[in-house]
Amino acid sequence: MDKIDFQKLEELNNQHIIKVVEEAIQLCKPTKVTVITDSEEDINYVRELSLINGEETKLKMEGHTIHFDGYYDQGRDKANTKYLLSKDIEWGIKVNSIEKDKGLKEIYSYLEGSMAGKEMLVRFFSLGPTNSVFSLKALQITDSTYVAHSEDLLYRQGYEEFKKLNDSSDFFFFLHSAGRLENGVSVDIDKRRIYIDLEENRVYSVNNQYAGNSLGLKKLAFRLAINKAQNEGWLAEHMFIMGVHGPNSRVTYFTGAYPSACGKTSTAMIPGQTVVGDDIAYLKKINGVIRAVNMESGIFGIIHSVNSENDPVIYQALTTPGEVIFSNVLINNGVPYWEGMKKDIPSKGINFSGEWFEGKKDKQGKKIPCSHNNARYTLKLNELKNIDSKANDLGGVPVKAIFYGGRDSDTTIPIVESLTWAHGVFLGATVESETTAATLGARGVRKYNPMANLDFISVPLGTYIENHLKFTKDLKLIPKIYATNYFLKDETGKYLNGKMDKRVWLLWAEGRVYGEYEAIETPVGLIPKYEDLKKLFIRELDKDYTEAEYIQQFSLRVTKYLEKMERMSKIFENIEMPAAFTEELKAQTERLKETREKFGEDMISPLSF
Ligand code: SPV
Ligand code: MN
Repeated sequence: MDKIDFQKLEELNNQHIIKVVEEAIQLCKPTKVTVITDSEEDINYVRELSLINGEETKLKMEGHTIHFDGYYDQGRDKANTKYLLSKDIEWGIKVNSIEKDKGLKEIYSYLEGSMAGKEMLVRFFSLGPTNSVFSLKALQITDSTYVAHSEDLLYRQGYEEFKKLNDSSDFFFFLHSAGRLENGVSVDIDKRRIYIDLEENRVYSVNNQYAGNSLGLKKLAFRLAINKAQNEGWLAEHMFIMGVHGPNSRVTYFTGAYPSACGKTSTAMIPGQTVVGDDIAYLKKINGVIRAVNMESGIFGIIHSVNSENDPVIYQALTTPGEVIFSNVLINNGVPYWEGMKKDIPSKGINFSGEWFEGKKDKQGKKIPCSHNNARYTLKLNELKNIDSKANDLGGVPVKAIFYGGRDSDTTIPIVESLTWAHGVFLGATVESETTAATLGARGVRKYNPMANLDFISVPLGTYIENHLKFTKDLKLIPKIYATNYFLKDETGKYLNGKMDKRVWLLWAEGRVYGEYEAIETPVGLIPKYEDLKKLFIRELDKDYTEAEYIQQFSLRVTKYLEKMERMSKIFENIEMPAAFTEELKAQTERLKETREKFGEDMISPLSF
């Protein structure tokens, strides 16, 4: 490290930072160490370096670059992401862990000398807006310029923020090495490891580049934050935050949690609304109100099916000048192409499999698509036309409603409002999503995913749910909770709702916040009245919504619901859950049974309640 870089570290006046950087240098043995501050000059240095070392390549459009991850490094490696534990924990859910000393020894052995011949970058970020009660500090050390550059788009600069730490060790620390590279991609995939130390607030990640594995600040910091939030009485959630634009210029803030591929980003991007964040929210109680910030400042979004019809705002950002990193799409003549963009795709080019041509097959004989199903774009939120004016407010935005969404073809109705907060927590904790063609394995298998957070919960499930249940204590304003399902189908397999119908559900929920619509009470919660939806369909979508459609969509599928309750009882049988949760499960099951008895039917029209 040269003098200037060392000085940048010294200016932070923090011996803990010096120590972790020195230890990382001794372990990884980089040829050069560069410390990046918040200055435009330093940030640009990383941008340029990524083009020089080939981790990114310039595209035709000004500001656009392409990065490829290895062919076998296209998604989060769940099996090799583990908690380093010094004692056993009763999680209640399946969580990967490894005995701490053993895990540390293993990952140190992979990190040892991993940066020989490479440059180590030391970067400082703030999770959440700087200067705010939400802000957490994060130190990232990496030898990947793609990682350092991506984090620059996705998070707020934090070098100046770190100065406020004085000599405290209250920061997250992430050490990453892409490991051995060939043609710019990590090759030792069998030695890919991501080990999380909740006691030290540290994560080590090696032999990978895909952002969900490599970027400390994304899902790895999220796991640390869930644990920290638990101890400090706030919530870190896998949620979008959006401004819903109701009548008379009224803006009402919603958050929403959805498992992958269940409509989280597309809800946050519904035309006519504004976006604060699309992936991770921090929620705190401030003066009796739940307020939320986006812990990120950019989007790492799935590019599949982004086109001018489905996602006009994102599509525009991806097809006009501005800073965008594309990953794992097809490049032909400096132009990116992807599946579902609704444009002619060239028959050859370079993609995540190397030289690609139409009809190219993998080792199993399966056709390789032009872009990976999990191919992505990375950009700053302020590249989007629909960014909310309060997206960077220090105090966050007041949360008046929360959505939980799953993917379910035959059971849950399009939208239901919870009877109480505890019932809403129950609805969130029992989200299921069916596997789609996009995931490996059988289709239509229901995966249980509490609060869409199963992959990231870093505390025992019972404690996590308890934290939600007690979150309303001392609140002046309790947000409403809704469960949504955009994927209900008829007997022939046809979706019962159009893609844009969610806009109506959203605006109905917004009106409910102010008591503008009455609702019908059913055993599973409160549902909309036909007349209100009819008006909203005309107002929002200029669409005639028939009573027959309403009845088909909102009929209570009692037997199916009871089957779901049975699945849930099985799941929770052996998990230590808060009493209030167990009661909700019991009460909803009872209500459903009584209703079936009363009506003697499998499917009950909403008009019967
Ligand atoms: C998700 O899978 O929920 C993502 C992408 O947001 S990743 O960074 O892989 O977590
Ligand atoms: Mn996510």
